[in-house]
Amino acid sequence: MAHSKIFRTLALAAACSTAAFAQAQEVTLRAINAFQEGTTFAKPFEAFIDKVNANGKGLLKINYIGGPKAMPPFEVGNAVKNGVVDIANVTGAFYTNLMPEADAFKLAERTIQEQRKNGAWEFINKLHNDKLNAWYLARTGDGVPFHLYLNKPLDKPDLKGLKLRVTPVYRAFFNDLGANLVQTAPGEVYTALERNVIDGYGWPTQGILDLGWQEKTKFRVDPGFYTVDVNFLVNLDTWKKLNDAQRALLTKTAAEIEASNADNVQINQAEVKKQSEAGIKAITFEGKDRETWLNTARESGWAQIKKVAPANADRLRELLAK
Ligand code: 173
Repeated sequence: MAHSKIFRTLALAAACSTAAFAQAQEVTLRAINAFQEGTTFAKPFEAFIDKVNANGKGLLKINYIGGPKAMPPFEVGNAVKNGVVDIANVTGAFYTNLMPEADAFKLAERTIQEQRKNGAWEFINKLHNDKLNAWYLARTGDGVPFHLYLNKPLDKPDLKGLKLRVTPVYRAFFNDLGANLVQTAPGEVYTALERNVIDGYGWPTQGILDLGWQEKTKFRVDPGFYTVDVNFLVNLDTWKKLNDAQRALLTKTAAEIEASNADNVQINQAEVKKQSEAGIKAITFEGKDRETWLNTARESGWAQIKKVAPANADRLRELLAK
Protein backbone atom coordinates (compact mmCIF):
# COMPACT_ATOMS: atom_id res chain seq x y z
CA MET A 1 0.00 0.00 0.00
CA ALA A 2 2.70 2.44 1.01
CA HIS A 3 4.65 1.70 -2.15
CA SER A 4 1.77 2.30 -4.47
CA LYS A 5 0.98 5.55 -2.68
CA ILE A 6 4.54 6.76 -3.15
CA PHE A 7 4.38 5.71 -6.78
CA ARG A 8 1.15 7.63 -7.30
CA THR A 9 2.64 10.71 -5.68
CA LEU A 10 5.71 10.53 -7.89
CA ALA A 11 3.63 9.98 -11.00
CA LEU A 12 1.49 12.99 -10.13
CA ALA A 13 4.56 15.13 -9.53
CA ALA A 14 6.02 14.06 -12.87
CA ALA A 15 2.76 14.86 -14.65
CA CYS A 16 2.62 18.26 -13.00
CA SER A 17 6.15 19.15 -13.85
CA THR A 18 5.66 18.08 -17.48
CA ALA A 19 2.64 20.34 -17.69
CA ALA A 20 4.53 23.19 -16.08
CA PHE A 21 7.39 22.68 -18.51
CA ALA A 22 5.06 22.67 -21.50
CA GLN A 23 3.39 25.80 -20.24
CA ALA A 24 6.70 27.58 -19.73
CA GLN A 25 7.59 26.61 -23.29
CA GLU A 26 4.52 28.17 -24.89
CA VAL A 27 5.53 31.40 -26.54
CA THR A 28 3.15 34.19 -27.49
CA LEU A 29 3.98 36.29 -30.56
CA ARG A 30 2.53 39.75 -31.10
CA ALA A 31 1.24 40.14 -34.67
CA ILE A 32 0.39 43.23 -36.69
CA ASN A 33 -1.13 43.63 -40.14
CA ALA A 34 -0.34 46.45 -42.59
CA PHE A 35 -3.71 45.75 -44.26
CA GLN A 36 -7.09 46.31 -42.68
CA GLU A 37 -8.49 43.30 -40.86
CA GLY A 38 -10.70 41.08 -42.97
CA THR A 39 -9.68 42.62 -46.32
CA THR A 40 -8.13 40.79 -49.27
CA PHE A 41 -4.45 41.22 -48.45
CA ALA A 42 -4.97 40.67 -44.73
CA LYS A 43 -6.69 37.32 -45.21
CA PRO A 44 -3.81 34.93 -45.94
CA PHE A 45 -2.08 36.16 -42.77
CA GLU A 46 -5.27 35.77 -40.77
CA ALA A 47 -5.63 32.21 -42.08
CA PHE A 48 -2.01 31.63 -41.06
CA ILE A 49 -2.67 32.88 -37.52
CA ASP A 50 -5.76 30.67 -37.18
CA LYS A 51 -3.85 27.59 -38.33
CA VAL A 52 -0.87 28.25 -36.07
CA ASN A 53 -3.14 28.81 -33.07
CA ALA A 54 -5.13 25.66 -33.83
CA ASN A 55 -2.03 23.49 -34.18
CA GLY A 56 0.31 25.18 -31.74
CA LYS A 57 -1.42 24.47 -28.43
CA GLY A 58 1.19 24.37 -25.69
CA LEU A 59 3.89 25.37 -28.17
CA LEU A 60 3.19 28.76 -29.66
CA LYS A 61 0.36 31.25 -29.85
CA ILE A 62 -0.08 34.32 -32.03
CA ASN A 63 -1.78 37.31 -30.47
CA TYR A 64 -3.29 39.29 -33.36
CA ILE A 65 -3.19 42.95 -32.41
CA GLY A 66 -4.74 44.09 -35.67
CA GLY A 67 -4.33 46.34 -38.70
CA PRO A 68 -3.68 49.98 -39.60
CA LYS A 69 -5.75 51.34 -36.71
CA ALA A 70 -3.15 49.85 -34.38
CA MET A 71 -0.15 50.95 -36.49
CA PRO A 72 0.32 53.01 -39.67
CA PRO A 73 1.29 50.68 -42.56
CA PHE A 74 4.51 52.50 -43.39
CA GLU A 75 5.75 51.98 -39.81
CA VAL A 76 5.30 48.22 -39.72
CA GLY A 77 8.82 47.50 -41.05
CA ASN A 78 10.35 49.54 -38.24
CA ALA A 79 8.20 47.81 -35.65
CA VAL A 80 9.43 44.40 -36.85
CA LYS A 81 13.03 45.63 -36.89
CA ASN A 82 12.84 46.96 -33.34
CA GLY A 83 10.89 44.04 -31.96
CA VAL A 84 7.86 46.18 -31.07
CA VAL A 85 6.02 43.36 -32.83
CA ASP A 86 7.19 39.78 -33.34
CA ILE A 87 5.50 39.04 -36.64
CA ALA A 88 3.88 41.14 -39.35
CA ASN A 89 2.06 40.99 -42.66
CA VAL A 90 3.38 43.75 -44.90
CA THR A 91 4.21 44.49 -48.53
CA GLY A 92 7.75 45.40 -49.56
CA ALA A 93 6.51 48.80 -50.77
CA PHE A 94 5.82 49.76 -47.16
CA TYR A 95 9.41 49.22 -45.97
CA THR A 96 11.59 50.57 -48.79
CA ASN A 97 12.79 53.18 -46.28
CA LEU A 98 14.69 50.40 -44.49
CA MET A 99 15.38 48.16 -47.48
CA PRO A 100 15.37 49.84 -50.92
CA GLU A 101 15.60 46.35 -52.46
CA ALA A 102 12.07 45.64 -51.23
CA ASP A 103 10.82 47.66 -54.21
CA ALA A 104 12.08 44.80 -56.44
CA PHE A 105 9.84 42.06 -55.03
CA LYS A 106 6.92 43.24 -57.20
CA LEU A 107 9.15 42.64 -60.25
CA ALA A 108 9.30 38.88 -59.62
CA GLU A 109 8.31 36.71 -62.55
CA ARG A 110 8.84 33.51 -60.56
CA THR A 111 6.55 32.17 -57.88
CA ILE A 112 7.75 31.96 -54.30
CA GLN A 113 7.98 28.18 -54.74
CA GLU A 114 10.39 28.75 -57.67
CA GLN A 115 12.24 31.39 -55.64
CA ARG A 116 12.79 28.92 -52.82
CA LYS A 117 14.45 26.60 -55.35
CA ASN A 118 16.64 29.04 -57.30
CA GLY A 119 18.19 30.88 -54.36
CA ALA A 120 16.03 34.03 -54.55
CA TRP A 121 14.35 33.35 -51.21
CA GLU A 122 17.73 32.81 -49.55
CA PHE A 123 19.16 36.03 -50.98
CA ILE A 124 16.09 38.02 -50.01
CA ASN A 125 15.98 36.43 -46.56
CA LYS A 126 19.58 37.56 -46.02
CA LEU A 127 18.59 41.11 -47.01
CA HIS A 128 15.82 40.96 -44.42
CA ASN A 129 18.24 39.61 -41.80
CA ASP A 130 20.75 42.39 -42.45
CA LYS A 131 18.53 45.39 -43.08
CA LEU A 132 15.31 44.68 -41.26
CA ASN A 133 16.49 42.40 -38.47
CA ALA A 134 13.82 40.02 -39.75
CA TRP A 135 13.24 36.49 -40.98
CA TYR A 136 11.45 36.30 -44.34
CA LEU A 137 8.87 33.68 -43.46
CA ALA A 138 6.44 33.77 -46.39
CA ARG A 139 5.33 35.55 -49.54
CA THR A 140 1.68 35.80 -50.53
CA GLY A 141 0.15 37.61 -53.51
CA ASP A 142 1.76 35.63 -56.33
CA GLY A 143 -0.43 35.74 -59.42
CA VAL A 144 -2.10 39.04 -58.56
CA PRO A 145 -1.06 41.94 -60.83
CA PHE A 146 -1.45 45.66 -60.21
CA HIS A 147 -3.51 48.08 -62.28
CA LEU A 148 -4.11 51.75 -62.77
CA TYR A 149 -7.70 52.67 -61.82
CA LEU A 150 -9.04 55.93 -63.24
CA ASN A 151 -11.92 58.36 -63.22
CA LYS A 152 -10.90 59.92 -66.54
CA PRO A 153 -10.70 58.13 -69.88
CA LEU A 154 -7.31 57.24 -71.32
CA ASP A 155 -6.61 56.21 -74.91
CA LYS A 156 -2.88 55.65 -74.89
CA PRO A 157 -0.08 54.87 -72.43
CA ASP A 158 0.54 58.49 -71.56
CA LEU A 159 -0.31 59.77 -68.06
CA LYS A 160 0.46 63.48 -68.53
CA GLY A 161 -1.96 65.72 -66.69
CA LEU A 162 -3.21 62.98 -64.37
CA LYS A 163 -2.85 63.16 -60.62
CA LEU A 164 -2.44 59.63 -59.28
CA ARG A 165 -2.27 58.07 -55.85
CA VAL A 166 0.78 55.83 -55.54
CA THR A 167 3.02 53.85 -53.25
CA PRO A 168 6.57 52.92 -54.25
CA VAL A 169 5.04 50.08 -56.33
CA TYR A 170 3.83 52.41 -59.07
CA ARG A 171 6.04 55.45 -58.56
CA ALA A 172 8.78 55.04 -61.19
CA PHE A 173 6.40 53.67 -63.84
CA PHE A 174 3.67 56.33 -63.54
CA ASN A 175 6.30 59.05 -63.19
CA ASP A 176 8.05 57.95 -66.39
CA LEU A 177 4.72 58.20 -68.23
CA GLY A 178 4.32 61.79 -67.06
CA ALA A 179 1.81 61.56 -64.16
CA ASN A 180 1.74 63.78 -61.07
CA LEU A 181 1.99 61.61 -57.99
CA VAL A 182 0.75 61.66 -54.44
CA GLN A 183 1.59 58.88 -52.00
CA THR A 184 -0.99 57.65 -49.49
CA ALA A 185 -1.65 54.62 -47.36
CA PRO A 186 -4.57 52.47 -48.57
CA GLY A 187 -6.77 53.89 -45.81
CA GLU A 188 -6.70 57.35 -47.40
CA VAL A 189 -7.68 56.38 -50.93
CA TYR A 190 -11.46 56.61 -50.46
CA THR A 191 -11.33 60.14 -49.10
CA ALA A 192 -8.93 61.22 -51.84
CA LEU A 193 -11.37 59.91 -54.45
CA GLU A 194 -14.37 61.42 -52.72
CA ARG A 195 -12.75 64.85 -52.59
CA ASN A 196 -11.59 64.58 -56.20
CA VAL A 197 -7.99 65.31 -55.29
CA ILE A 198 -6.83 62.38 -57.44
CA ASP A 199 -7.78 61.21 -60.94
CA GLY A 200 -6.87 57.64 -60.17
CA TYR A 201 -4.78 55.24 -58.16
CA GLY A 202 -2.65 52.15 -58.33
CA TRP A 203 -3.99 48.95 -56.75
CA PRO A 204 -3.98 45.21 -57.47
CA THR A 205 -6.72 43.32 -59.36
CA GLN A 206 -8.17 42.20 -56.03
CA GLY A 207 -9.50 44.21 -53.16
CA ILE A 208 -10.95 47.45 -54.45
CA LEU A 209 -14.46 46.52 -53.28
CA ASP A 210 -13.20 45.90 -49.72
CA LEU A 211 -13.16 49.58 -48.88
CA GLY A 212 -15.93 50.79 -51.19
CA TRP A 213 -13.67 52.26 -53.86
CA GLN A 214 -15.91 50.86 -56.64
CA GLU A 215 -18.36 53.65 -55.77
CA LYS A 216 -15.78 56.23 -56.82
CA THR A 217 -13.99 54.41 -59.66
CA LYS A 218 -14.91 54.50 -63.37
CA PHE A 219 -12.14 52.61 -65.19
CA ARG A 220 -9.54 49.89 -64.74
CA VAL A 221 -6.61 49.92 -67.17
CA ASP A 222 -5.60 46.51 -68.57
CA PRO A 223 -3.29 44.72 -68.77
CA GLY A 224 -2.14 44.56 -65.18
CA PHE A 225 1.56 44.73 -64.43
CA TYR A 226 3.97 43.37 -61.78
CA THR A 227 2.98 40.90 -59.04
CA VAL A 228 1.78 41.58 -55.53
CA ASP A 229 4.12 40.69 -52.68
CA VAL A 230 2.67 40.61 -49.21
CA ASN A 231 5.16 39.10 -46.82
CA PHE A 232 5.14 37.55 -43.36
CA LEU A 233 8.18 38.85 -41.45
CA VAL A 234 9.38 37.67 -38.04
CA ASN A 235 11.66 39.78 -35.84
CA LEU A 236 15.03 38.03 -36.05
CA ASP A 237 15.71 38.02 -32.29
CA THR A 238 12.30 36.44 -31.74
CA TRP A 239 12.99 33.89 -34.49
CA LYS A 240 16.33 32.91 -32.92
CA LYS A 241 14.77 32.46 -29.49
CA LEU A 242 12.21 29.95 -30.78
CA ASN A 243 12.96 26.26 -30.50
CA ASP A 244 13.03 23.88 -33.47
CA ALA A 245 9.42 22.75 -33.02
CA GLN A 246 8.16 26.33 -32.89
CA ARG A 247 10.12 27.32 -35.98
CA ALA A 248 8.96 24.18 -37.77
CA LEU A 249 5.31 24.99 -37.04
CA LEU A 250 5.69 28.52 -38.47
CA THR A 251 7.65 27.31 -41.51
CA LYS A 252 5.24 24.49 -42.32
CA THR A 253 2.18 26.69 -41.93
CA ALA A 254 3.80 29.41 -44.05
CA ALA A 255 4.37 26.88 -46.85
CA GLU A 256 0.70 25.86 -46.68
CA ILE A 257 -0.38 29.47 -47.05
CA GLU A 258 2.08 29.99 -49.92
CA ALA A 259 0.54 26.97 -51.67
CA SER A 260 -2.80 28.79 -51.69
CA ASN A 261 -1.26 31.56 -53.84
CA ALA A 262 -2.32 29.26 -56.69
CA ASP A 263 -5.96 30.22 -56.03
CA ASN A 264 -5.27 33.79 -57.14
CA VAL A 265 -5.84 33.16 -60.84
CA GLN A 266 -9.47 32.27 -60.13
CA ILE A 267 -9.94 34.96 -57.51
CA ASN A 268 -8.71 37.55 -60.04
CA GLN A 269 -11.41 36.46 -62.51
CA ALA A 270 -14.14 36.65 -59.90
CA GLU A 271 -12.90 40.07 -58.83
CA VAL A 272 -12.87 41.49 -62.37
CA LYS A 273 -16.46 40.28 -62.71
CA LYS A 274 -17.46 42.03 -59.48
CA GLN A 275 -15.81 45.23 -60.68
CA SER A 276 -17.70 45.05 -63.94
CA GLU A 277 -20.99 44.46 -62.08
CA ALA A 278 -20.18 47.52 -60.00
CA GLY A 279 -19.92 49.56 -63.22
CA ILE A 280 -16.15 49.73 -63.62
CA LYS A 281 -15.18 49.61 -67.30
CA ALA A 282 -11.97 48.16 -68.65
CA ILE A 283 -9.66 50.31 -70.75
CA THR A 284 -7.60 47.70 -72.59
CA PHE A 285 -4.35 48.50 -74.32
CA GLU A 286 -3.58 46.27 -77.26
CA GLY A 287 -0.76 45.77 -79.72
CA LYS A 288 1.95 48.41 -79.54
CA ASP A 289 0.28 50.29 -76.68
CA ARG A 290 0.14 47.12 -74.63
CA GLU A 291 3.82 46.51 -75.28
CA THR A 292 4.71 50.09 -74.31
CA TRP A 293 2.62 49.81 -71.14
CA LEU A 294 4.22 46.56 -69.98
CA ASN A 295 7.77 47.36 -71.10
CA THR A 296 7.69 50.75 -69.43
CA ALA A 297 6.40 49.15 -66.24
CA ARG A 298 9.18 46.58 -66.20
CA GLU A 299 12.06 48.78 -67.31
CA SER A 300 11.10 51.76 -65.15
CA GLY A 301 10.84 49.35 -62.24
CA TRP A 302 14.28 47.83 -62.71
CA ALA A 303 15.91 51.19 -63.49
CA GLN A 304 14.60 52.41 -60.15
CA ILE A 305 16.12 49.39 -58.35
CA LYS A 306 19.45 50.05 -60.05
CA LYS A 307 19.26 53.63 -58.78
CA VAL A 308 18.38 52.87 -55.16
CA ALA A 309 20.20 49.54 -54.70
CA PRO A 310 23.07 49.49 -57.22
CA ALA A 311 24.98 46.71 -55.43
CA ASN A 312 22.12 44.21 -55.47
CA ALA A 313 20.03 45.21 -58.52
CA ASP A 314 21.62 42.86 -61.07
CA ARG A 315 21.55 39.86 -58.75
CA LEU A 316 17.90 40.51 -57.89
CA ARG A 317 16.99 40.70 -61.56
CA GLU A 318 18.80 37.41 -62.28
CA LEU A 319 16.99 35.70 -59.44
CA LEU A 320 13.52 37.18 -59.86
CA ALA A 321 13.01 37.85 -63.58
CA LYS A 322 12.81 35.37 -66.44
O1 173 B 1 -0.99 50.38 -51.30
C1 173 B 1 -0.68 49.91 -52.39
O2 173 B 1 -1.17 50.25 -53.45
C2 173 B 1 0.34 48.85 -52.42
O3 173 B 1 1.49 49.15 -52.52
C3 173 B 1 -0.10 47.45 -52.29
C4 173 B 1 0.85 46.44 -52.30
C5 173 B 1 0.43 45.13 -52.18
C6 173 B 1 -0.91 44.82 -52.06
C7 173 B 1 -1.84 45.83 -52.04
C8 173 B 1 -1.45 47.15 -52.16
